[in-house]
Amino acid sequence: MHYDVLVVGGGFAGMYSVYRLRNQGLTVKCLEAGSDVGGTWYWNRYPGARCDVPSLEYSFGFSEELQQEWDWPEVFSAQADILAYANHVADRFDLRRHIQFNTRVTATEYQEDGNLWCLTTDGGEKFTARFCIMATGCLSVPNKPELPGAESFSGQVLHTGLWPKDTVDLQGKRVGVIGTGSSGVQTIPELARQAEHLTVFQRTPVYTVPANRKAMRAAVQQEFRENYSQIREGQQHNFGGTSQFSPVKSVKRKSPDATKKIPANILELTPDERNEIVASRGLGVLLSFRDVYSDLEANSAANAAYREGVRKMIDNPDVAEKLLPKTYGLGCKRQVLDRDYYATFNRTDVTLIDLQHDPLISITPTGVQTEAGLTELDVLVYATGFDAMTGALLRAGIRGRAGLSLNDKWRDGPVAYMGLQANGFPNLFTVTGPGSPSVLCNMLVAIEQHVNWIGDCITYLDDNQLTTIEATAAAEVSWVSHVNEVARGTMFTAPTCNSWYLGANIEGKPRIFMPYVGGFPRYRQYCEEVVADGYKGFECSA
Ligand code: N01
Repeated sequence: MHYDVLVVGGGFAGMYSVYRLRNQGLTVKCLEAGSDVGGTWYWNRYPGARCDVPSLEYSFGFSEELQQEWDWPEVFSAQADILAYANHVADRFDLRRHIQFNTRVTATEYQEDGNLWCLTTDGGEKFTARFCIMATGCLSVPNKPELPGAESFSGQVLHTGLWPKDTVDLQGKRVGVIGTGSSGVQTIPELARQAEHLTVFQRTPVYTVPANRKAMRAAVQQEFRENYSQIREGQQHNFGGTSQFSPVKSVKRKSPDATKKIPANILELTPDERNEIVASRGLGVLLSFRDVYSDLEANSAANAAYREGVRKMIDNPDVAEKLLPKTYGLGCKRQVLDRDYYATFNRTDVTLIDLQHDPLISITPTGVQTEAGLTELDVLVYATGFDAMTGALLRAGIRGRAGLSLNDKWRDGPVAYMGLQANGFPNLFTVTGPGSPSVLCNMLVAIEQHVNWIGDCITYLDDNQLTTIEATAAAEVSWVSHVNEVARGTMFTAPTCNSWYLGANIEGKPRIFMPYVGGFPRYRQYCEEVVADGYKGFECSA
């Protein structure tokens, strides 16, 4: 079956690609492994899953009608509400008829002769197109570490990133969870509420601050609706792609204490003052000091105040000590937001096992064996993250000119031009690929910008009777060195920091900082300049 464009992935990036390219008059087919739309929000159905970007900003801006009609029940949405939104978008714009579900792409091969991308699926079908868009997501390949004896476990095994659609009944069950990143932190309080007993296996303690748990007020939503053009414009000029729009008509007046000014820098405060401010305002206040992310002394002052704050929240001092991050600083990993995380460890039906001091020996048929003993379990939950940024691309069997494999090209880390294309792979685009702001930006804003850029690029080619576009080797090398240059010296790349941004969570993965940390506006400007310069850094041919 032949189309103008093939899109791999039916999450928000794939859905908007279908919408945008179809509206350009192109024939489009999207192939999606899941049974429905939603991507991340389709797969991550674990209890407690929710977004860390405000709902009114984490939404599409391409349709005025859409943003006027959709109601968000909470300020920060739960997974079910975002998935409902994805379904609404699919229905409203009649996208499903272009998407083939339950279809995983196993090979993505360029046929030089006809200038075609040929995709093979797990069902043995073949699709061809002139253009291929990989809308495969940044956090879409679950990481399940190979633990000794894992296959022998006789109870139920779950992964937060592949949570079943059917309700999982944990009542009366002894549940274990491995991992305390964003997914673990979100699900642990919920699992504790449902299970008879929860055991948390923690390898590295996390910095987490309380999430905003407010219900959406109709007046706030209305004020957003009235100001959406300004908000969408604001997103384009904000480092992380959120407008920072504050409703003025509908805001509640804050208490005088909450509005009391705090200094810009943490180093302006004495250690006692830091602890007092954390005690009165909560751990989240530490994120508001400017110097915490740019000055190691300030960072270590914030880390100390954080630890002091946590000690006060945990009843058992031994448990508190285990929960304190000590080996890396705030800001090195993606900030985690929680609801009742620390309070959960004060429950009598929750046990924390610190794998640093009580290492995991093996999984057994009945539970998890650590040095100190066996924890018997009925259910084992892996909250062990993802093979981020490159994982899905490297599993799609991508081969370009002369059979060049993307896996070979990226053996020492991803090399791509602006996270949009790689040399050797003409007419193949990646949405929010490595080297673009992607996960450091509001994803929906990053997705729309990329898809619009790709759509405009195809129009440019067609208008100029050009058939291929391909990033040059020189342009991608210079872009990668710019990406590294911008990341150098930030908390993200500190030697003590081991995050998925660096691929450090996957054994054997090259340690490279993958997203672009120069900010969305700067990145967007580069993209615009490239176009204004006649697609500088790309080679187009007729
Ligand atoms: O994954 P992670 P995640 N033995 O990689 C542990 C987004 N997200 O799914 O740190 C024992 O952060 C690992 O330990 P360590 C968000 O961008 C967003 O939680 O490697 N433990 C760590 O504790 C986020 O950053 C939301 O020592 C092992 C955990 O597993 C990203 O997804 C919600 C282990 C993995 O943490 C990833 O978050 C959820 C082993 N062999 C996710 N291997 C929102 O709020 C790994 N671990 C929007």
